[in-house]
Amino acid sequence: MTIQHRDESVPGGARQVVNAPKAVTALAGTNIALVKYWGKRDVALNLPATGSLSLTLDRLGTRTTVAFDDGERDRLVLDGAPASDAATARVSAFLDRVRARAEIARRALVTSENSVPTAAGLASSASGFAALALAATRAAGLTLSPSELSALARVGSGSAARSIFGGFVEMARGERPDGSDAVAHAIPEGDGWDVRLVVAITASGPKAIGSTAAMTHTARTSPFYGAWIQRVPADLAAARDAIAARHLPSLGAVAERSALRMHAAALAADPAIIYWNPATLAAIDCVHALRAGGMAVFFTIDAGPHVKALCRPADADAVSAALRAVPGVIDCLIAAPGPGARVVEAG
Ligand code: 2P0
Repeated sequence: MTIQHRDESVPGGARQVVNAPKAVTALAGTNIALVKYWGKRDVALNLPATGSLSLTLDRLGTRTTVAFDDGERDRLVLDGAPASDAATARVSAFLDRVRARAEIARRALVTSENSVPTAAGLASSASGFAALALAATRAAGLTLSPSELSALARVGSGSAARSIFGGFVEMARGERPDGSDAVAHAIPEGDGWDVRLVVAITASGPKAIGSTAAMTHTARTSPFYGAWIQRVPADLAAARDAIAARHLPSLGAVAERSALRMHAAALAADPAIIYWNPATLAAIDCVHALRAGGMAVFFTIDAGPHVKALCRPADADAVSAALRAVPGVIDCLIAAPGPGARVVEAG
């Protein structure tokens, strides 16, 4: 980590970075977990109860610009409109960490655009906090290592720690109380393994219950939570082996059981958390039917009703066409592995 030259003359003793770029724009792709994260061992630091494993995507993500200025408070413009107080407060609390680290006091204008529907269960918080972590630290004059950025992004949103890296990524549970080892890393054996995720959108609008609240509720009330947590390490090992062997059916089998067990734990909470709608089940049926026909295609489902189908590049168009024909499926997007978070403009 390097901190550039600071101006010590700011009133109140706070130190400003004077030669940091005025505005920094970063891009991050969202990621879809193949071994899910669903539970926290520390809520304040956002430390996961288990590791997780994901694929960062190319075409679904967030573009965020951060400029520290003389404004009285932090401002967030999300997809072209001023964000809600709750969303702004979450970003502001995150920026407080960046300011503390850079020893600056200035407020910021944050402009963020998602190419995925915000809070629709398509993991916009993953790409959102990854892009914000990178843009905000650079705009504040900090250059963090990818691992440090991953730990920082994790505090914003657990899944964001994974979007710092491209391709197949593993997030470590970590052991340290301060969370410095609860970071993600790229899985080198997955480098260049070309697969596709076909995203079948089955509803519009935000999800009924946010991930953070849903995880806490699951941990507190679901009799299946302990069993879910206990099985994750074996799924991680199986997923790592499948990636090393580049064996899609093995990876797909892990992805399906991880998603179903996560949802089973949530379904067994009291009251139940049900993210699925009728189209979710119909899309699962469609994936099963394609597989019965000999195609290597496997589903996963996050904290929402959408279904993501993992398949080979050559089968993606056929998977997309089949899913589009499912009643209740509104749209289908085909995504490929994408790069990690990167700065695209600074000046
Ligand atoms: C995942 N999800 O591994 C899991 C599977 C959704 C289902 O990580 O509370 O928004 O901000 O750390 O990262 C979504 O949870 O939760 C998520 P917080 P986050 O992708």
